[in-house]
Amino acid sequence: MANKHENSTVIERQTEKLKPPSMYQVVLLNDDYTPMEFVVIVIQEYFNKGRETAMQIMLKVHRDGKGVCGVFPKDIAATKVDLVMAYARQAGHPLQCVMEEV
Ligand code: TYC
Repeated sequence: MANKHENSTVIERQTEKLKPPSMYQVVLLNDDYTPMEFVVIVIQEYFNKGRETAMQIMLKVHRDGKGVCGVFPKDIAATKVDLVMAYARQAGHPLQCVMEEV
C-alpha cells in the first residue's frame, strides 16, 4: 500500500512479514590425510575457538565424519569456507570445508 504526500514522496507500507536471513553452519569434513594438529589450528584461527574446544570439534569430525565449527550469515559463512579451503590447499592438505543452511 502507498500513501501520496504533499511533496509527492511515496512511502511504501510494508504489508508482508519479512523472514530473518537464513543462517549457515560451516562444517569440516573428515579425511584420512589432513593432520589433526592442522585441523585444530584451523578451528582456532578461523572460528575463534580455544584450544580445548578446537580439539573437541576436530575429534568429533574425526569420529563422526563431520562437525560444525560455527553458524553465520550467508556471506560470512561463504568467506570462511573460501579462507579455510585456500589455507588447506596452500598447505597441501585435502581438508574439505562446506556450508549448510540451518
Ligand atoms: N582423520 C584425520 C587424521 O586421522 C584428522 C582429521 C580431522 C582430518 C578432522 C580432517 O576435518 C578433519 N589425520
